[in-house]
Amino acid sequence: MKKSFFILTLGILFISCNNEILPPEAYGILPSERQLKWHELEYYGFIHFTINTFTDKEWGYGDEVPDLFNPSDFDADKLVSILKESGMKAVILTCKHHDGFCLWPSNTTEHTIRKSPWHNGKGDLVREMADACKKHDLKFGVYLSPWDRNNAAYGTPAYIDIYRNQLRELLSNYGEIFEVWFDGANGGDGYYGGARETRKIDRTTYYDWPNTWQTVRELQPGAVIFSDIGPDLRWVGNEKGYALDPCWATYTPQSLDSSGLVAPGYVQDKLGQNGTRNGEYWMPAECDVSIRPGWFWHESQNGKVKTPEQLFDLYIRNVGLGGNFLLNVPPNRHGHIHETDEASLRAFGRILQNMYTKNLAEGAKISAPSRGKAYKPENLLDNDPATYWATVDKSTQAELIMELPQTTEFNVVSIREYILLGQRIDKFTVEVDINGEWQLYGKGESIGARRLIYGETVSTARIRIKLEAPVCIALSEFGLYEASI
Ligand code: FUL
Ligand code: CA
Repeated sequence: MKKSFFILTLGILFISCNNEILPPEAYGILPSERQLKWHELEYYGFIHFTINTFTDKEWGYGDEVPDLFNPSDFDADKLVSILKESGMKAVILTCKHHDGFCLWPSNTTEHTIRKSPWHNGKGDLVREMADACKKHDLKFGVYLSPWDRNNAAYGTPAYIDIYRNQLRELLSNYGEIFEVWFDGANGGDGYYGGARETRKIDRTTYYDWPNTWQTVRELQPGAVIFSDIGPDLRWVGNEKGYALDPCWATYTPQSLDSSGLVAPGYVQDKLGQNGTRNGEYWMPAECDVSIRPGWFWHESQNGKVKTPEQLFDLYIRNVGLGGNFLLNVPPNRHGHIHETDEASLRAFGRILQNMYTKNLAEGAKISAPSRGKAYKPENLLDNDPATYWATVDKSTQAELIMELPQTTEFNVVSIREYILLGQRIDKFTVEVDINGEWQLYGKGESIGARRLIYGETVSTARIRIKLEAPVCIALSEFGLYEASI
Protein backbone atom coordinates (compact mmCIF):
# COMPACT_ATOMS: atom_id res chain seq x y z
CA MET A 1 0.00 0.00 0.00
CA LYS A 2 2.68 2.40 1.10
CA LYS A 3 4.84 1.50 -1.89
CA SER A 4 2.10 2.03 -4.44
CA PHE A 5 1.24 5.40 -2.87
CA PHE A 6 4.90 6.38 -3.27
CA ILE A 7 4.90 5.33 -6.91
CA LEU A 8 1.65 7.18 -7.52
CA THR A 9 3.08 10.38 -5.98
CA LEU A 10 6.20 10.02 -8.05
CA GLY A 11 4.05 9.50 -11.13
CA ILE A 12 2.00 12.64 -10.48
CA LEU A 13 5.16 14.61 -9.80
CA PHE A 14 6.68 13.34 -13.03
CA ILE A 15 3.61 14.23 -15.07
CA SER A 16 3.34 17.70 -13.58
CA CYS A 17 7.06 18.43 -14.05
CA ASN A 18 6.79 17.15 -17.56
CA ASN A 19 3.76 19.31 -18.19
CA GLU A 20 5.73 22.29 -17.11
CA ILE A 21 8.35 21.74 -19.73
CA LEU A 22 6.05 20.92 -22.60
CA PRO A 23 6.15 23.69 -25.18
CA PRO A 24 3.13 25.98 -25.36
CA GLU A 25 0.43 24.88 -27.72
CA ALA A 26 0.50 26.62 -31.09
CA TYR A 27 -2.01 29.42 -31.65
CA GLY A 28 -4.04 29.78 -34.84
CA ILE A 29 -2.59 29.50 -38.33
CA LEU A 30 1.12 28.72 -38.50
CA PRO A 31 3.82 29.61 -41.02
CA SER A 32 5.05 26.87 -43.33
CA GLU A 33 8.69 25.86 -43.49
CA ARG A 34 9.23 27.90 -46.67
CA GLN A 35 7.56 30.94 -45.09
CA LEU A 36 9.75 30.67 -42.01
CA LYS A 37 12.84 30.73 -44.20
CA TRP A 38 11.47 33.73 -46.06
CA HIS A 39 10.88 35.64 -42.81
CA GLU A 40 14.59 35.42 -42.06
CA LEU A 41 15.51 37.19 -45.32
CA GLU A 42 13.88 40.52 -44.38
CA TYR A 43 15.58 42.71 -47.00
CA TYR A 44 16.27 41.93 -50.65
CA GLY A 45 16.42 43.41 -54.11
CA PHE A 46 14.21 43.69 -57.15
CA ILE A 47 15.71 44.22 -60.61
CA HIS A 48 13.54 45.79 -63.30
CA PHE A 49 15.55 45.71 -66.49
CA THR A 50 14.30 45.06 -70.00
CA ILE A 51 13.41 46.80 -73.25
CA ASN A 52 11.68 49.55 -71.24
CA THR A 53 15.11 50.62 -70.02
CA PHE A 54 15.94 51.50 -73.63
CA THR A 55 12.61 53.06 -74.61
CA ASP A 56 12.24 55.16 -71.45
CA LYS A 57 8.91 53.54 -70.63
CA GLU A 58 7.32 51.92 -67.61
CA TRP A 59 5.00 49.63 -69.54
CA GLY A 60 6.02 48.55 -73.04
CA TYR A 61 3.18 48.07 -75.54
CA GLY A 62 4.60 44.79 -76.79
CA ASP A 63 5.62 45.94 -80.27
CA GLU A 64 9.20 46.89 -79.35
CA VAL A 65 11.78 45.21 -81.55
CA PRO A 66 14.26 42.98 -79.69
CA ASP A 67 17.04 44.96 -81.40
CA LEU A 68 16.50 47.60 -78.76
CA PHE A 69 17.86 45.44 -75.98
CA ASN A 70 21.59 45.92 -75.96
CA PRO A 71 23.19 46.89 -72.65
CA SER A 72 26.74 47.96 -73.40
CA ASP A 73 28.36 46.65 -70.27
CA PHE A 74 26.07 44.44 -68.20
CA ASP A 75 27.98 42.69 -65.44
CA ALA A 76 25.78 40.48 -63.26
CA ASP A 77 28.66 39.80 -60.91
CA LYS A 78 29.22 43.46 -60.20
CA LEU A 79 25.51 44.17 -59.86
CA VAL A 80 24.94 41.34 -57.43
CA SER A 81 28.00 42.23 -55.36
CA ILE A 82 26.68 45.76 -54.85
CA LEU A 83 23.38 44.36 -53.62
CA LYS A 84 25.10 41.86 -51.39
CA GLU A 85 27.48 44.45 -49.94
CA SER A 86 24.46 46.63 -49.18
CA GLY A 87 22.99 43.96 -46.93
CA MET A 88 20.50 42.28 -49.25
CA LYS A 89 19.90 38.56 -48.89
CA ALA A 90 18.25 37.81 -52.24
CA VAL A 91 17.35 39.20 -55.67
CA ILE A 92 14.20 38.92 -57.76
CA LEU A 93 14.59 39.55 -61.50
CA THR A 94 11.80 40.65 -63.88
CA CYS A 95 12.41 37.84 -66.35
CA LYS A 96 9.46 39.04 -68.42
CA HIS A 97 7.54 42.27 -67.91
CA HIS A 98 4.15 43.17 -69.42
CA ASP A 99 5.70 43.85 -72.87
CA GLY A 100 6.44 40.13 -73.16
CA PHE A 101 10.18 40.31 -73.91
CA CYS A 102 11.90 37.31 -72.31
CA LEU A 103 15.33 37.90 -70.79
CA TRP A 104 16.15 34.26 -71.40
CA PRO A 105 16.10 32.35 -74.71
CA SER A 106 12.64 30.90 -74.21
CA ASN A 107 11.37 28.26 -76.59
CA THR A 108 7.82 29.53 -76.22
CA THR A 109 8.11 32.73 -78.24
CA GLU A 110 10.28 34.64 -80.70
CA HIS A 111 10.13 37.72 -78.52
CA THR A 112 13.27 36.99 -76.56
CA ILE A 113 16.82 37.97 -75.89
CA ARG A 114 17.86 35.48 -78.58
CA LYS A 115 16.66 37.98 -81.16
CA SER A 116 18.59 40.84 -79.63
CA PRO A 117 22.11 41.98 -80.54
CA TRP A 118 23.26 41.43 -76.94
CA HIS A 119 26.00 38.78 -76.97
CA ASN A 120 25.05 38.23 -80.62
CA GLY A 121 21.80 36.63 -79.58
CA LYS A 122 23.62 34.04 -77.48
CA GLY A 123 23.01 35.76 -74.15
CA ASP A 124 20.86 34.62 -71.25
CA LEU A 125 20.41 37.32 -68.66
CA VAL A 126 18.46 35.08 -66.31
CA ARG A 127 21.35 32.64 -66.33
CA GLU A 128 23.92 35.36 -65.63
CA MET A 129 21.89 36.69 -62.71
CA ALA A 130 21.17 33.23 -61.30
CA ASP A 131 24.85 32.29 -61.50
CA ALA A 132 26.00 35.54 -59.93
CA CYS A 133 23.53 35.11 -57.06
CA LYS A 134 24.78 31.61 -56.49
CA LYS A 135 28.37 32.77 -56.47
CA HIS A 136 27.65 35.53 -53.96
CA ASP A 137 25.38 33.36 -51.86
CA LEU A 138 22.22 35.36 -52.47
CA LYS A 139 18.90 33.69 -53.10
CA PHE A 140 17.41 34.14 -56.55
CA GLY A 141 13.77 34.73 -57.45
CA VAL A 142 11.80 35.31 -60.64
CA TYR A 143 9.04 37.66 -61.78
CA LEU A 144 7.06 36.45 -64.76
CA SER A 145 4.32 38.87 -65.77
CA PRO A 146 1.08 37.04 -66.48
CA TRP A 147 -0.04 39.87 -68.75
CA ASP A 148 1.79 39.68 -72.06
CA ARG A 149 1.13 42.54 -74.46
CA ASN A 150 3.25 40.96 -77.18
CA ASN A 151 1.76 37.51 -77.40
CA ALA A 152 -0.82 36.91 -80.13
CA ALA A 153 -2.49 34.23 -78.02
CA TYR A 154 -2.99 36.44 -74.99
CA GLY A 155 -6.60 36.16 -73.83
CA THR A 156 -7.11 32.64 -75.23
CA PRO A 157 -6.54 29.31 -73.47
CA ALA A 158 -3.46 28.73 -75.67
CA TYR A 159 -1.63 31.52 -73.86
CA ILE A 160 -2.06 29.78 -70.51
CA ASP A 161 -0.04 26.84 -71.88
CA ILE A 162 2.59 29.23 -73.15
CA TYR A 163 2.70 31.03 -69.81
CA ARG A 164 3.02 27.80 -67.86
CA ASN A 165 5.76 26.61 -70.17
CA GLN A 166 7.65 29.83 -69.56
CA LEU A 167 7.27 29.21 -65.87
CA ARG A 168 8.54 25.67 -66.34
CA GLU A 169 11.62 26.91 -68.17
CA LEU A 170 12.43 29.37 -65.42
CA LEU A 171 11.83 26.91 -62.62
CA SER A 172 13.68 24.02 -64.23
CA ASN A 173 16.84 25.48 -65.68
CA TYR A 174 18.23 28.03 -63.25
CA GLY A 175 18.87 26.21 -59.99
CA GLU A 176 17.08 26.92 -56.77
CA ILE A 177 14.43 29.64 -56.87
CA PHE A 178 13.40 31.12 -53.52
CA GLU A 179 10.40 33.17 -54.65
CA VAL A 180 8.07 33.45 -57.63
CA TRP A 181 6.47 36.85 -58.06
CA PHE A 182 3.07 37.17 -59.73
CA ASP A 183 1.75 40.66 -60.20
CA GLY A 184 -1.87 41.69 -60.50
CA ALA A 185 -1.68 44.06 -63.49
CA ASN A 186 -3.66 42.29 -66.14
CA GLY A 187 -5.35 42.70 -69.47
CA GLY A 188 -5.88 45.84 -71.50
CA ASP A 189 -4.57 47.19 -74.74
CA GLY A 190 -1.49 45.79 -76.42
CA TYR A 191 0.21 44.73 -79.60
CA TYR A 192 -0.89 41.08 -79.33
CA GLY A 193 0.97 39.83 -82.38
CA GLY A 194 -0.15 42.80 -84.48
CA ALA A 195 -3.83 42.90 -83.51
CA ARG A 196 -3.28 46.14 -81.57
CA GLU A 197 -6.45 45.95 -79.57
CA THR A 198 -7.84 45.79 -76.08
CA ARG A 199 -8.23 42.36 -74.57
CA LYS A 200 -10.04 41.78 -71.34
CA ILE A 201 -9.70 38.66 -69.32
CA ASP A 202 -11.59 37.45 -66.27
CA ARG A 203 -9.02 37.81 -63.53
CA THR A 204 -10.71 35.25 -61.33
CA THR A 205 -10.69 32.40 -63.86
CA TYR A 206 -8.35 33.04 -66.80
CA TYR A 207 -5.06 31.91 -65.27
CA ASP A 208 -6.57 29.08 -63.23
CA TRP A 209 -4.20 30.15 -60.49
CA PRO A 210 -4.42 27.07 -58.27
CA ASN A 211 -3.09 24.96 -61.14
CA THR A 212 -0.51 27.51 -62.23
CA TRP A 213 0.81 27.66 -58.66
CA GLN A 214 0.89 23.89 -58.61
CA THR A 215 3.64 24.06 -61.24
CA VAL A 216 5.71 26.07 -58.78
CA ARG A 217 5.09 23.57 -56.00
CA GLU A 218 6.10 20.70 -58.28
CA LEU A 219 9.27 22.21 -59.67
CA GLN A 220 10.43 24.33 -56.73
CA PRO A 221 8.81 23.04 -53.56
CA GLY A 222 10.90 25.38 -51.43
CA ALA A 223 9.85 28.55 -53.26
CA VAL A 224 7.37 31.00 -51.76
CA ILE A 225 4.65 32.30 -54.07
CA PHE A 226 3.83 36.01 -54.00
CA SER A 227 0.67 37.65 -55.30
CA ASP A 228 -2.18 39.90 -54.13
CA ILE A 229 -3.69 36.81 -52.56
CA GLY A 230 -0.62 34.74 -51.73
CA PRO A 231 -0.79 31.79 -51.26
CA ASP A 232 2.48 32.31 -49.35
CA LEU A 233 3.07 36.06 -49.36
CA ARG A 234 0.69 38.92 -49.85
CA TRP A 235 1.22 42.21 -51.59
CA VAL A 236 1.13 44.88 -48.93
CA GLY A 237 -1.40 46.82 -50.99
CA ASN A 238 0.70 49.82 -52.00
CA GLU A 239 3.84 50.29 -54.08
CA LYS A 240 5.34 52.71 -51.60
CA GLY A 241 7.13 50.08 -49.58
CA TYR A 242 5.42 50.31 -46.22
CA ALA A 243 2.91 48.40 -44.15
CA LEU A 244 0.46 49.96 -41.72
CA ASP A 245 0.45 49.48 -37.97
CA PRO A 246 -0.70 46.98 -36.79
CA CYS A 247 0.49 44.59 -39.45
CA TRP A 248 -0.64 40.99 -38.97
CA ALA A 249 1.09 38.08 -40.67
CA THR A 250 -2.31 36.44 -41.05
CA TYR A 251 -4.71 37.57 -43.74
CA THR A 252 -8.10 36.87 -45.26
CA PRO A 253 -8.26 38.42 -48.75
CA GLN A 254 -11.63 40.06 -49.47
CA SER A 255 -13.39 40.01 -52.83
CA LEU A 256 -14.34 43.11 -54.77
CA ASP A 257 -17.91 41.90 -55.10
CA SER A 258 -20.50 39.65 -53.52
CA SER A 259 -19.19 36.57 -55.40
CA GLY A 260 -16.55 36.13 -52.73
CA LEU A 261 -14.01 35.34 -55.46
CA VAL A 262 -10.50 36.68 -55.07
CA ALA A 263 -7.57 36.68 -57.50
CA PRO A 264 -4.46 38.67 -58.22
CA GLY A 265 -5.79 42.04 -59.36
CA TYR A 266 -9.22 41.20 -57.94
CA VAL A 267 -9.10 41.81 -54.23
CA GLN A 268 -9.53 44.69 -51.80
CA ASP A 269 -5.81 45.23 -51.90
CA LYS A 270 -5.62 48.05 -49.36
CA LEU A 271 -6.50 45.51 -46.66
CA GLY A 272 -3.08 43.97 -47.25
CA GLN A 273 -1.52 46.93 -45.47
CA ASN A 274 -2.76 45.74 -42.07
CA GLY A 275 -3.56 42.10 -42.77
CA THR A 276 -6.21 40.41 -40.63
CA ARG A 277 -5.90 39.58 -36.94
CA ASN A 278 -6.61 35.83 -36.71
CA GLY A 279 -6.96 35.74 -40.51
CA GLU A 280 -7.55 32.55 -42.43
CA TYR A 281 -4.02 32.18 -43.82
CA TRP A 282 -0.46 32.82 -42.74
CA MET A 283 0.30 35.28 -45.53
CA PRO A 284 2.79 37.90 -44.40
CA ALA A 285 3.31 41.19 -46.22
CA GLU A 286 6.02 41.83 -48.74
CA CYS A 287 6.53 45.56 -49.22
CA ASP A 288 7.81 46.52 -52.67
CA VAL A 289 9.02 49.92 -53.75
CA SER A 290 11.56 51.35 -56.15
CA ILE A 291 14.57 53.35 -55.07
CA ARG A 292 13.42 55.81 -57.77
CA PRO A 293 9.94 57.00 -58.74
CA GLY A 294 9.78 54.46 -61.62
CA TRP A 295 10.38 50.71 -61.64
CA PHE A 296 12.65 51.09 -64.67
CA TRP A 297 15.63 53.35 -65.07
CA HIS A 298 14.95 56.78 -66.58
CA GLU A 299 17.61 59.39 -67.06
CA SER A 300 15.16 62.06 -65.92
CA GLN A 301 14.93 60.38 -62.50
CA ASN A 302 18.64 60.35 -61.70
CA GLY A 303 18.05 63.22 -59.28
CA LYS A 304 15.13 61.52 -57.56
CA VAL A 305 16.83 58.61 -55.85
CA LYS A 306 15.66 57.84 -52.32
CA THR A 307 18.16 58.83 -49.65
CA PRO A 308 19.59 56.40 -47.07
CA GLU A 309 17.42 58.14 -44.46
CA GLN A 310 14.28 57.52 -46.53
CA LEU A 311 15.26 53.88 -46.97
CA PHE A 312 15.78 53.50 -43.23
CA ASP A 313 12.40 55.09 -42.55
CA LEU A 314 10.80 52.53 -44.90
CA TYR A 315 12.73 49.69 -43.26
CA ILE A 316 11.21 50.62 -39.89
CA ARG A 317 7.76 50.60 -41.52
CA ASN A 318 8.14 47.28 -43.32
CA VAL A 319 10.66 44.97 -41.63
CA GLY A 320 9.85 46.76 -38.38
CA LEU A 321 6.22 45.71 -38.76
CA GLY A 322 6.96 42.06 -39.45
CA GLY A 323 7.00 42.32 -43.26
CA ASN A 324 9.84 42.03 -45.75
CA PHE A 325 11.41 44.84 -47.75
CA LEU A 326 11.67 44.31 -51.52
CA LEU A 327 13.65 47.24 -52.87
CA ASN A 328 13.86 47.77 -56.62
CA VAL A 329 17.17 49.01 -58.05
CA PRO A 330 16.89 49.41 -61.83
CA PRO A 331 20.08 49.20 -63.93
CA ASN A 332 20.63 51.82 -66.64
CA ARG A 333 21.30 51.28 -70.34
CA HIS A 334 24.86 50.19 -69.67
CA GLY A 335 23.48 47.61 -67.28
CA HIS A 336 24.92 49.48 -64.31
CA ILE A 337 23.40 50.67 -61.10
CA HIS A 338 23.65 54.44 -61.32
CA GLU A 339 26.20 55.94 -58.92
CA THR A 340 23.59 57.84 -56.88
CA ASP A 341 21.56 54.68 -56.33
CA GLU A 342 24.68 52.74 -55.44
CA ALA A 343 25.85 55.34 -52.93
CA SER A 344 22.43 55.46 -51.30
CA LEU A 345 22.17 51.67 -51.11
CA ARG A 346 25.60 51.31 -49.59
CA ALA A 347 24.98 54.04 -47.03
CA PHE A 348 21.68 52.44 -46.02
CA GLY A 349 23.45 49.07 -45.75
CA ARG A 350 26.04 50.61 -43.44
CA ILE A 351 23.32 52.05 -41.18
CA LEU A 352 21.84 48.57 -40.77
CA GLN A 353 25.16 46.88 -40.37
CA ASN A 354 26.37 49.31 -37.70
CA MET A 355 23.05 49.17 -35.92
CA TYR A 356 22.95 45.38 -35.69
CA THR A 357 26.63 44.96 -34.83
CA LYS A 358 25.92 45.06 -31.13
CA ASN A 359 22.83 44.18 -29.17
CA LEU A 360 23.10 46.69 -26.33
CA ALA A 361 20.83 44.55 -24.16
CA GLU A 362 23.48 41.84 -24.02
CA GLY A 363 24.34 40.81 -20.47
CA ALA A 364 21.13 42.26 -19.01
CA LYS A 365 19.53 40.66 -15.96
CA ILE A 366 15.95 39.79 -16.70
CA SER A 367 13.11 39.30 -14.25
CA ALA A 368 10.12 37.65 -15.82
CA PRO A 369 7.84 34.72 -15.11
CA SER A 370 8.86 31.69 -17.09
CA ARG A 371 7.55 28.31 -18.10
CA GLY A 372 10.71 26.53 -17.03
CA LYS A 373 14.37 26.28 -17.76
CA ALA A 374 14.06 25.60 -21.47
CA TYR A 375 11.95 28.75 -21.81
CA LYS A 376 14.00 31.07 -19.66
CA PRO A 377 13.91 34.81 -20.45
CA GLU A 378 17.65 34.76 -21.21
CA ASN A 379 16.69 33.00 -24.46
CA LEU A 380 15.70 36.45 -25.65
CA LEU A 381 19.32 37.54 -25.69
CA ASP A 382 21.10 34.59 -27.27
CA ASN A 383 20.81 35.84 -30.84
CA ASP A 384 19.13 32.59 -31.80
CA PRO A 385 15.56 32.82 -33.14
CA ALA A 386 15.12 29.10 -32.44
CA THR A 387 15.19 29.57 -28.65
CA TYR A 388 12.47 31.47 -26.86
CA TRP A 389 11.06 32.74 -23.63
CA ALA A 390 7.59 31.46 -22.75
CA THR A 391 5.21 31.81 -19.83
CA VAL A 392 2.99 29.12 -18.34
CA ASP A 393 -0.31 28.50 -20.10
CA LYS A 394 -2.40 30.64 -17.81
CA SER A 395 -0.09 33.67 -18.00
CA THR A 396 -1.55 35.46 -20.96
CA GLN A 397 -0.35 38.80 -19.64
CA ALA A 398 3.23 39.19 -18.63
CA GLU A 399 5.65 41.81 -17.49
CA LEU A 400 9.37 41.61 -18.06
CA ILE A 401 11.99 43.89 -16.53
CA MET A 402 15.45 44.12 -17.94
CA GLU A 403 18.35 45.55 -15.93
CA LEU A 404 21.17 46.52 -18.25
CA PRO A 405 24.78 46.14 -17.04
CA GLN A 406 25.09 49.93 -17.28
CA THR A 407 23.18 52.99 -18.33
CA THR A 408 22.90 52.66 -22.08
CA GLU A 409 21.91 54.86 -24.99
CA PHE A 410 19.72 53.49 -27.77
CA ASN A 411 17.02 54.54 -30.23
CA VAL A 412 15.79 51.22 -31.60
CA VAL A 413 14.03 48.44 -29.73
CA SER A 414 13.56 45.12 -31.51
CA ILE A 415 11.17 42.40 -30.38
CA ARG A 416 10.59 39.11 -32.16
CA GLU A 417 7.86 36.58 -31.58
CA TYR A 418 8.48 32.87 -31.73
CA ILE A 419 6.23 32.62 -34.78
CA LEU A 420 6.57 28.87 -35.04
CA LEU A 421 3.81 28.91 -32.43
CA GLY A 422 1.73 31.44 -34.33
CA GLN A 423 1.19 35.17 -33.98
CA ARG A 424 0.15 35.36 -30.35
CA ILE A 425 0.75 38.83 -28.98
CA ASP A 426 -1.98 41.37 -29.51
CA LYS A 427 -0.78 44.19 -27.30
CA PHE A 428 2.53 45.39 -25.94
CA THR A 429 4.22 48.37 -24.33
CA VAL A 430 7.88 49.20 -23.88
CA GLU A 431 8.82 51.58 -21.07
CA VAL A 432 12.15 53.00 -20.00
CA ASP A 433 13.19 54.08 -16.53
CA ILE A 434 14.06 57.76 -16.56
CA ASN A 435 15.15 58.97 -13.12
CA GLY A 436 13.14 56.30 -11.35
CA GLU A 437 9.97 56.79 -13.38
CA TRP A 438 8.64 54.52 -16.10
CA GLN A 439 8.16 56.40 -19.34
CA LEU A 440 6.47 54.98 -22.39
CA TYR A 441 8.89 54.35 -25.26
CA GLY A 442 6.55 52.57 -27.64
CA LYS A 443 3.41 50.52 -27.83
CA GLY A 444 1.40 48.61 -30.35
CA GLU A 445 -0.62 45.55 -31.16
CA SER A 446 1.17 43.23 -33.60
CA ILE A 447 4.72 41.96 -33.15
CA GLY A 448 5.16 38.92 -35.43
CA ALA A 449 8.51 38.13 -37.04
CA ARG A 450 9.95 41.45 -35.89
CA ARG A 451 8.76 44.70 -34.40
CA LEU A 452 11.08 47.68 -34.43
CA ILE A 453 10.38 50.74 -32.36
CA TYR A 454 12.48 53.62 -33.56
CA GLY A 455 12.31 56.73 -31.41
CA GLU A 456 14.27 59.40 -29.60
CA THR A 457 17.66 58.40 -28.28
CA VAL A 458 17.21 57.57 -24.59
CA SER A 459 19.63 56.70 -21.87
CA THR A 460 18.52 54.18 -19.28
CA ALA A 461 19.52 51.10 -17.34
CA ARG A 462 16.03 49.61 -16.98
CA ILE A 463 13.40 48.60 -19.48
CA ARG A 464 9.95 47.20 -18.84
CA ILE A 465 7.91 45.29 -21.38
CA LYS A 466 4.26 44.41 -20.90
CA LEU A 467 2.58 41.89 -23.15
CA GLU A 468 -0.89 40.57 -23.71
CA ALA A 469 -2.13 37.65 -25.76
CA PRO A 470 -5.13 35.31 -25.89
CA VAL A 471 -2.72 32.50 -24.95
CA CYS A 472 0.60 32.34 -23.13
CA ILE A 473 3.53 34.46 -24.30
CA ALA A 474 6.32 33.20 -26.57
CA LEU A 475 9.04 35.62 -27.71
CA SER A 476 12.28 34.60 -29.36
CA GLU A 477 14.53 37.67 -29.37
CA PHE A 478 14.94 41.11 -27.86
CA GLY A 479 17.41 43.79 -28.86
CA LEU A 480 18.41 47.36 -28.18
CA TYR A 481 20.31 49.19 -30.86
CA GLU A 482 21.65 52.56 -31.73
CA ALA A 483 21.01 53.61 -35.31
CA SER A 484 23.09 56.53 -36.56
CA ILE A 485 21.06 58.26 -39.23
C1 FUL B 1 3.30 46.00 -61.10
C2 FUL B 1 3.73 46.36 -62.53
O1 FUL B 1 2.64 46.85 -63.27
C3 FUL B 1 4.84 47.39 -62.45
O2 FUL B 1 5.30 47.77 -63.71
C4 FUL B 1 5.99 46.79 -61.63
O3 FUL B 1 6.53 45.68 -62.29
C5 FUL B 1 5.48 46.38 -60.26
C6 FUL B 1 6.53 45.77 -59.39
O4 FUL B 1 4.40 45.48 -60.38
O5 FUL B 1 2.27 45.12 -61.08
CA1 CA C 1 16.46 33.34 -28.80
